Amino acid sequence: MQRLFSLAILLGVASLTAGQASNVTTGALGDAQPVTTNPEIGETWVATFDSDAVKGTVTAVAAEVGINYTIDVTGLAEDNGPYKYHIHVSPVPESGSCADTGGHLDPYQRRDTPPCESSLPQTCEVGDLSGKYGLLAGGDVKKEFNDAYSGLNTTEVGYIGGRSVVFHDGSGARIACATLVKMEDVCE
Ligand SMILES: *[C@@H]1O[C@H](CO)[C@@H](O)[C@H](O)[C@H]1NC(C)=O
Ligand SMILES: *[C@@H]1O[C@H](CO)[C@@H](O)[C@H](O)[C@H]1NC(C)=O
Ligand SMILES: *[C@@H]1O[C@H](CO)[C@@H](O)[C@H](O)[C@H]1NC(C)=O
Ligand SMILES: [Cu+2]
Repeated sequence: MQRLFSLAILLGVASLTAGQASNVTTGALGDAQPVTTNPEIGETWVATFDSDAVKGTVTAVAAEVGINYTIDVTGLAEDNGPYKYHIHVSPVPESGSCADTGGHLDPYQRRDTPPCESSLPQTCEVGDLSGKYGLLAGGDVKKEFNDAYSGLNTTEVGYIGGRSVVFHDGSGARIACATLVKMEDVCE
């Protein structure tokens, strides 16, 4: 009897601790789910930047789980950061206006305030890549990371094909944007 009672206390303490650990804002629809259904591992989409603000590419490659991103850019002014970078829902329109790329890819309805907890990436907006993988200081940037929650299966949330990558400066202004374009197979 006493042993059962101690067990109950232990369980109570454990759930309290779990409750505190989960005091982190997550999506209204819950935590983001890993994408494990990419149709073709290695499928590659590229956003190409060629403006005064930034030059280079953000490459997205379908992985076993999620997307492997590579940011390879130059030109971000070192005194205007730190820079954020996101997947926004819409492609860049013909006008080139970054204002018209819509909001962040956010299928779980997390929104970007309060800022997300990078150690718990599943609680972040899917498109909030800098929130999950770190701001950029500027200068020459080469950065690689896997994001489990982005994908290239058109029927799943988290689909990034044809959406845009947007860089924001330290003030939050959208300083550059480019649409993710599929690279066709060049073999055979
Ligand atoms: C839980 O998070 C809310 C919102 O961020 C905060 O106001 C509150 O103080 C936190 N509670 C604890 C116990 O950390
Ligand atoms: C895309 O995801 C759906 C739902 O999870 C799955 O049924 C389908 O097989 C996937 N598509 C491909 C090409 O793997
Ligand atoms: C994705 O990145 C992981 C970790 O670096 C690597 O093991 C894997 O081979 C990569 N997948 C693709 C398709 O590039
Ligand atoms: Cu953004």
